[in-house]
Amino acid sequence: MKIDLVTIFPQLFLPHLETGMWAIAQKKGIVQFGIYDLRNYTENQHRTVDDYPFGGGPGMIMKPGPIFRAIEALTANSPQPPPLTILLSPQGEKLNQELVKELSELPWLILLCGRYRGVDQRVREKLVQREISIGDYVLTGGELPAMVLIDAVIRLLPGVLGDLDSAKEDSFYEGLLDCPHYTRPQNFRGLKVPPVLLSGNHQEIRRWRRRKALELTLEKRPDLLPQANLSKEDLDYLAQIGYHQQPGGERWI
Ligand code: 9WO
Repeated sequence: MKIDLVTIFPQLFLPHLETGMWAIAQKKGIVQFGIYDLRNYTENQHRTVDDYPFGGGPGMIMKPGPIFRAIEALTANSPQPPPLTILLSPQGEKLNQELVKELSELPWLILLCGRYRGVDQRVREKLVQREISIGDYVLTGGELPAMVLIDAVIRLLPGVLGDLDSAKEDSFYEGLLDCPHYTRPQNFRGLKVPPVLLSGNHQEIRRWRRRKALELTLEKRPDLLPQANLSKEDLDYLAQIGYHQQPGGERWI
């Protein structure tokens, strides 16, 4: 997968590119990053990327010119299928694991990071295919959300997680919260590990983990349950602990 970033702060991405899973994925050739400094696509001596809003009001707007030139330059005579250009903004559709999965299956993403009060509307209309939000809060720019999106996407790329199964076992796989985890020591300051995990009985362990995931999800995020991938046994257990299927639950298995 190719991931191109268009930003006025390319240096923000560098530590991540050189660290951990991002660096490994790059080294293995699973992901190729391109970082494009928007100021290289300006046309005046001051390398201006922003200007006053027509109609007045607070804040500056990102000029369309540099953004159009940057994206045109990076898509010019490319043999690949066209990229999906994403604008990170609080106005976008909310990022969730389902959308992350969908994006992880594309060959080429362009992430456009706004600053100031946002981009000229014509950028949205002509260059951007999807506008994505990582949550309902305002930051100072789209770079941190772009990093969140990249981080979520690259861990799903085949070959990035050493243990092939770990993405399937993680929280949100099948739409439930993750079960509790323990490591050594067995007794930490008198706090003991649940005996079932030490039993060696893998069927019992699987069942305990599933039940804990169901309990946690019911307690903390019951809104996830109607969309979760649940078996008859899951439903029976949920019923025992006080959950009853909502109307419209035909999607349950
Ligand atoms: C700036 C500003 C200045 C004066 C008055 C009002 C103002 N609103 C903003 C503003 O919303 N700035 C945004 C900063 C413009 C787009 C890039 N920025 C951004 C992206 N902040 N938060 C995000 C973001 C992106 C994805 N998910 C969550 C938040």
